Amino acid sequence: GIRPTSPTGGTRHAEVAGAGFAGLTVSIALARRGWTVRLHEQNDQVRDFGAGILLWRNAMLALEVIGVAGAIRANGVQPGTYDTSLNGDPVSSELAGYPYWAITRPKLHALLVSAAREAGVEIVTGSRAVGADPSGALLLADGARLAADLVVGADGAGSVVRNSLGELTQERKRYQDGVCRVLIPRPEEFQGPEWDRVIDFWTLEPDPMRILFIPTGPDTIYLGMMATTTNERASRIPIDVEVWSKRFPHLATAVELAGRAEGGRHDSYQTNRVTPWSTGRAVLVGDAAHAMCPALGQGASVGLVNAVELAHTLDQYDEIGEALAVWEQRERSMTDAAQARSAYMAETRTLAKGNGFTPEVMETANFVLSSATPEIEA
Ligand code: 5PR
Repeated sequence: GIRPTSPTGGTRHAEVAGAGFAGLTVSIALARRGWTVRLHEQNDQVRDFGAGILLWRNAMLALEVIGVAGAIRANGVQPGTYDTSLNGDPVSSELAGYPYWAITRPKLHALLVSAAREAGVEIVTGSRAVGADPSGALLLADGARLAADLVVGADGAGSVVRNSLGELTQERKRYQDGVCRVLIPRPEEFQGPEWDRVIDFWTLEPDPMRILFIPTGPDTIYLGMMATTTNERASRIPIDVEVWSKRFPHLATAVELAGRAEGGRHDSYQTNRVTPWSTGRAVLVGDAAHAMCPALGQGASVGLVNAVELAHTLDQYDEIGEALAVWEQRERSMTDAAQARSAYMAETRTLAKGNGFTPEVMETANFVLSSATPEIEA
């Protein structure tokens, strides 16, 4: 296609705020299309502090486009099935053969960082963004004003870049559930390929408590431990071993390990719908644009898709504003639907009944990317 140049005549330049999954992905995708990219991370190190993550078919296609999918397959686990159990009794087994992957967040992050470096992205640590100027500049805490053809806010659910842009409206909603997420060493009793599956252990009485069991490699298991935030003991980090093992006696070994895990975190469920996603030359990607409930494990996947699609669409149009409008048009309804469905699943706890991955729910995971070539789709 056409490779448009900057209004100043040279290579197009992007300044990106936030070296999380979405910020790294959009940076890699732009750099691989010939842009110069500077990526700012406010922390002194580029690393991820989280536990594990699911990458659905949509995310794997996006990662294929930027050349990272092979490394995910080499370092992650393809779960055989997604099994649901209620009060210890099996309810359903779904997604056999479906192409989705589980990996630790630190590993995914490290793979994206090395791909970014390989693509020529300049990563600056200890660099805190405080806002964006839609005419084309990223504003930093140290007073710097960095001019760019495109300014990207990829600074997460609490996005400061987004909040600096008064033209964008936000609809926020908080929910009653929260989740403790920890990574544990994989114990003997869960070794072997028969345990390479996702198991969603639900209990609903007297209040909902759930353990989502996701193997992320030969040595690690990701546990998502959900409870209502009013259940204060079940919402604590470090994990309260007594309260969790009483509810899940058959998972006592895993719960013990969770109690000793370092680096776990608790997050409460929330949605933030932002409209539009861009103004002038400033654009949002990832949780800054569309934070969603984790109930379908689609938050990061949708962020990666939209980041890769953004770079692709910018390549198709001479004018940045036109490209941003077309991009949002392509991604908006899929993203809105993902936010609405995961909020519904969280509010109704529909997944506890089993057979939750209906064709309608799977629309997000099956989204066809404009940037995925027929070879990639195959
Ligand atoms: N799916 C995934 C997940 O991490 C969580 C949920 C569902 C992959 C929690 O973090 O329902 O809360 C959920």
